[in-house]
Amino acid sequence: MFHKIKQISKQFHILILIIIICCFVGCGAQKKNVSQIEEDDGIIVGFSQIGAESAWRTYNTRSVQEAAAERGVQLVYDNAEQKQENQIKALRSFIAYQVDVIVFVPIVTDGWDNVLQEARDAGIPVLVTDRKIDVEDQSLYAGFIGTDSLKEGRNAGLFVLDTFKNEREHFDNDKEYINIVELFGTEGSSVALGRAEGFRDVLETHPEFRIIYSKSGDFLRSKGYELAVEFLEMHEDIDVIFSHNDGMTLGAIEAMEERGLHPGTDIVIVTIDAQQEAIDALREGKVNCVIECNPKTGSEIIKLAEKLAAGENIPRIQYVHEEVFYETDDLSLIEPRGY
Ligand code: GYE
Repeated sequence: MFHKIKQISKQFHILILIIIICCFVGCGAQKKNVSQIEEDDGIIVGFSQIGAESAWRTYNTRSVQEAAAERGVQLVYDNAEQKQENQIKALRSFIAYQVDVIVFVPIVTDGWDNVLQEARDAGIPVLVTDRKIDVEDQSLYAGFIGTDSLKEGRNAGLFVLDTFKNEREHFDNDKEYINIVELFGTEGSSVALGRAEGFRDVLETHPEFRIIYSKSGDFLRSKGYELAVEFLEMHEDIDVIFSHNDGMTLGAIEAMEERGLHPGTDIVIVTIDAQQEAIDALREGKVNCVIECNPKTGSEIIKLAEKLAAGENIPRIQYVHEEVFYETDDLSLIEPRGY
């Protein structure tokens, strides 16, 4: 009898969740990927994801969902469709439902203080993943796990420096600079800011390198194409493209080839993520350096969420393992990427 009552209360509990999410996030919540909540005793994790702007993001989402399923964790997933206001609504719905832990990918660094204060007032621990946040009170979240974007930018800068280190000897008279185009990620996102900063840190003591064009393509392949059309019309003497993600790179390559250019030869390209299509382009000589940004963080994220739910502490900052793939490597050794 007790078990029957428990099951009824569980179903009632689940119904309340759906209603709350509809209220907070609008009835479109049913169209959002609110995952089917299994009736078991696992912890309940509210997971607010940015959207599906790139192959990297889609894989990252799948990684978390699969890890939650494997460990019997009930995941309430919300796709913010690239809008911070949708993320804040989702976090509020998680708070109203009193999930055990909140996990979120902050699309940008700022604007989270109030909603994280509400989560703390509700006694719900928060794990930040993939991108970082800037908050007045660092205790508003328990910890961060994700990529080291500053290091990614530095690795890109070091590759460019190394590629052209002997170039000055070959400069013909009127060429003074190595001209760089930067395809910037989402404005205000910690990963774009970090990649840009790391890249500039390396080159700032080498004035012969200059960035002649830098615009945000929002990590989107379509915008990478549009920006390439623009910068190829604006500049004739481009030596390097530094792209904050493979999606934008692949769009730019398409625009270059439409104009009879040979990416990787006419213009050196360094890109970040290491999705399969970028590794394929590296093997084809269309890209010269691919810096891995690891999206396969689901298992670690769920383990950290379980620790938080159990009242345990977690590391403040945890960076995931990442590699750099160079055109000179034995590229046959690179495992299939899965994304
Ligand atoms: O590089 C890009 C995605 O936040 C590290 O966002 C992530 C970035 C990644 O859209 O492909």
